[in-house]
Amino acid sequence: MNPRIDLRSDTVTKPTAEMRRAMASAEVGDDVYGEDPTVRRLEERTAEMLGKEAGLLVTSGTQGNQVAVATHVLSGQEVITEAQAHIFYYEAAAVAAIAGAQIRPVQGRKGVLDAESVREAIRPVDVHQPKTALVSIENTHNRAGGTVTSANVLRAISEAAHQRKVLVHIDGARLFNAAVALNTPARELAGPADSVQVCLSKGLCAPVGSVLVGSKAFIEEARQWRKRLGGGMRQAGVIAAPGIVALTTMVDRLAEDHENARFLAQELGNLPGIGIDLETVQTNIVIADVAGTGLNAEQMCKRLAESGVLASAFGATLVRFVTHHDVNREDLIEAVNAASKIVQAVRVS
Ligand code: TLP
Repeated sequence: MNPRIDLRSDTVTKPTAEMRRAMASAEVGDDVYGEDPTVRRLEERTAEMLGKEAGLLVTSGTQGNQVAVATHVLSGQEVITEAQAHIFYYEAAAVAAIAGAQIRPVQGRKGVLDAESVREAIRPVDVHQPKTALVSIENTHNRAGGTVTSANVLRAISEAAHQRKVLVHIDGARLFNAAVALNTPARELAGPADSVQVCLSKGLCAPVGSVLVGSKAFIEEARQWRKRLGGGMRQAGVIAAPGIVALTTMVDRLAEDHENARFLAQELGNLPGIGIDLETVQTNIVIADVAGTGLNAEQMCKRLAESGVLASAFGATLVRFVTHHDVNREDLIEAVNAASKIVQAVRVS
């Protein structure tokens, strides 16, 4: 069967009709010369939404994070991240390869760091030890199942960092999911950080791109790092235009994805052998432990795919399902039915 229900990630979302129209009619120029008015509009709009002075369109979330790290951190320094953060786990050791820095992974509670553990992880001044230069906070936290860090916790962590002259970056690939789930304006979540990266191409459905925001001075330096990494794009207005539509029309509807994730988590969690920590289902990600079914994650994903449902293996027995604009409640009911049949078949065999 051709897989029809794609729950591997919200990155699979396609641009909406309005986005495609915006792309076709976008006013463009050479953005490396700073002459693309649509890119400028997107950068200003994102900076304004996040309460920062300036923004920079980058090709991807990974590029946004790495440009931020390279701008903030010198070779030989250290970056604190949560132990399963995307920057540590999924960016091909770019912090080491590009900035020449090392990561200090700190275990959070369900992906959420706290001020005390960050304070403890900041290195003392000591000739033997690297200088801690940056703390990166992932909000929402992908591998923990889309968990959110509240404005209060963000503020406390940032205070602890800033007191020791350590900067703060937010990997906000899904910051708008956090804002919607917490019912807190995104600018309040972004407020305490020195830089924030937000993705346009996840739940917001734009085809490409992320925006990095921060102070004017930071963005000026980040622009050179983007160029160095090959991210200086020319008539990028065709990418920025759907990004503007994404920020304007797609943020509030994320609540629907969150309700769908909760529904999916509850239904899947009722199936024999599937374990789900409902406490972590706060946004659009569901992580199911399929160990009790007798299948491992790869086997479960393969069987689901044969039934028309795509999910991601996220560990030996962990399977990730992500809800988004391009799947509806009926699709999720179908996915649960498919999982139910697989689980029953394994039990009787
Ligand atoms: N995450 C992807 C995969 O890489 C796992 C996904 O499908 O969820 N920060 C966070 C928190 C992310 O989840 C991702 C993408 C990124 C950064 C990187 O974004 P891109 O894929 O645009 O480089």
